[in-house]
Amino acid sequence: MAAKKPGKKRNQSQTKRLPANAGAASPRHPVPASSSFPLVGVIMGSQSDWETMRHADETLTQFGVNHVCRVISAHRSPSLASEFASTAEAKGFEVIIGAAGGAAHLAGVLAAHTTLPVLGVPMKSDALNGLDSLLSTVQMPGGIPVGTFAIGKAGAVNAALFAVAILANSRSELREKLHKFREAQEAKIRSTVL
Ligand code: RP5
Repeated sequence: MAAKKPGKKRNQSQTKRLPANAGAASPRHPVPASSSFPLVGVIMGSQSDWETMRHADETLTQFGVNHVCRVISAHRSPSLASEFASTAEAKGFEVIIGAAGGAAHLAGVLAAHTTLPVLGVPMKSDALNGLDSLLSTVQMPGGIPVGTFAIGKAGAVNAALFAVAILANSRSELREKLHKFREAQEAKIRSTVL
């Protein structure tokens, strides 16, 4: 039997070269955090979530990250939720924060329509203090991940900081700001006198 020629295996995905400007941002060509294009979408289920989610807005602003804040409900405006998430990547968004309370399906629904990282923030609810929001945000089925944060203000701040950390992977100026933020935080604790 004739021996098979050791032909070179070609993997299309390895050999195909994408143009340098493919996509809104790549690790080699990241859009600056302060560019006029929003990189983070802060989406909340209701206007009543703003009092909590303004802390995510303020944190992103503090780091100079361009972002948009919008009310989109997974239940009351389902087609808007799907439209936003399914077009977000093409529009240049790199991270989506989804905040909702009660039967909090927003982050999960957004994640179902995009492969961008989706960070979920459970809102404190009147009925169950946010435990309902937490469980309905965190208990996603395998295959559609949502990074879930703490209930309320801490979650809003941390989701924004996590978004900054994701963006900082390809933006040295943001990485530097994150280091300074941590240093300032520690210095404040060290200098606290009771
Ligand atoms: C959720 O229901 C919202 O995210 C909000 O946390 C909660 C209550 O909404 P409202 O009745 O105040 O509009 O969808």
